[in-house]
Amino acid sequence: MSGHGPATDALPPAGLLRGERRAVARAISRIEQGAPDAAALTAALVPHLGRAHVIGITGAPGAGKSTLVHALLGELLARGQRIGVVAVDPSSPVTGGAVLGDRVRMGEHGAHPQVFIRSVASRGHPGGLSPTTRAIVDVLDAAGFDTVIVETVGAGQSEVEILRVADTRIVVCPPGLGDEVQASKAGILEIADLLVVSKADLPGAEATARDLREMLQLRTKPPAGAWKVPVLSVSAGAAPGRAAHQGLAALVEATLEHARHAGHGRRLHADARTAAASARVLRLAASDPFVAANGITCVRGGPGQAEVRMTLRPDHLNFNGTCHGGAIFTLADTAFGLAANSHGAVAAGIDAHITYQQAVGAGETLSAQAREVSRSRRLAVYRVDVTREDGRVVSSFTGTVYLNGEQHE
Ligand SMILES: Nc1nc2c(ncn2[C@@H]2O[C@H](COP(=O)(O)OP(=O)(O)OP(=O)(O)O)[C@@H](O)[C@H]2O)c(=O)[nH]1
Ligand SMILES: [Mg+2]
Repeated sequence: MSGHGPATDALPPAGLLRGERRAVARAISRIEQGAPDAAALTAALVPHLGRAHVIGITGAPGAGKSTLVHALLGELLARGQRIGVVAVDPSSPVTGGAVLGDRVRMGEHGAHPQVFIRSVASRGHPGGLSPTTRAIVDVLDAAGFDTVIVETVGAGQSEVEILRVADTRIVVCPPGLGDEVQASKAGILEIADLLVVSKADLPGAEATARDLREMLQLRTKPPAGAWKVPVLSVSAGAAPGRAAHQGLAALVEATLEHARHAGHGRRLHADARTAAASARVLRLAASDPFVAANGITCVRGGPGQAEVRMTLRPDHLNFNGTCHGGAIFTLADTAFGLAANSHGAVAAGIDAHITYQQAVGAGETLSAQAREVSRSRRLAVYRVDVTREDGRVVSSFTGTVYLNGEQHE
């Protein structure tokens, strides 16, 4: 240990870059434990990223994701690949319970020397990816794994997050979904590069595949040359006596074809997009005379996001001596406008609605946090929470913008 100076700490361990299991496991543990040098380690990985094909697999609980991962492992191993698997909150592992090690978890392939499996808890991020998931994917990428598979239970936020991490996003739909699930499929369609109907040996699988194909046809026609989302039916039942595997080779082909189409390292481009959006939000805020006149400052921006603050002055008060509703609206509307324009496309507000929950007085600092709720080609919807310093919500705002297709720069 004594030989490790600050200079060597900035380099990833050589064993990790050679793909040595112990080094990989140690790096992941340091990241998971939030060790003091974890941030330096992830930063040092950056020059070694972008080679692996990252596949994200999401879908409802019990949809058959882990079974599919196991089957994919078999197919990819047969092609001579080294594969890393990150299972976020695995609630129903294919083999064995949570007490068993990660390698045992994925059945026979889990123990294969070319396979590295890690389970992570999503740790207080309900339905979301563990904040360390991205860093673990980076470790596996830097360690030279050809494919990194991330399995996560689809529930709102995680689907959005998997969009940022994965190059190829596979949404698994088991057969026989009821009407209420139909509605949520619309969101699923937006993020899927491949739609997989799992458990194709069960009744109803064909109907589900037909449903999904119909829903895809209802979407706005993708532009020429855009990726066409295929619907694939797969039976991957791992248990002995189950119907033989079916549709797996076609799934692997479609996955590789998508990788050729979309490339690897999408999450790295997403980083660049995030940085550009953040800079744009700060720039737009700084060039807005109305924002300056009201003493509003922008503290943070990102794709579809903005946070602004305002310390209430005496001239923000109304005749009751509390903050004027118009001042709160101004603050919320500023966050709304910045978030809506963060992508670089000109967004014009066409509707806004606000509720007031609490009175506030001069001297208090209010914060407004805007986030994108939905976005299509022409319309986007934002939600803004206005809070006091203690975090209590003062006001809730929703707004819709029209996108005319023009760009800011
Ligand atoms: N008949 C049939 N059953 C399957 C198939 N694939 C998975 N199953 C069963 O479906 C159940 C759930 O499978 P998993 O692979 O654990 O599903 P999951 O989506 O990973 O589940 P969670 O991680 O808990 O969200 C298990 O009982 C599997 O045996 C299949 O192709 N056919
Ligand atoms: Mg699972």
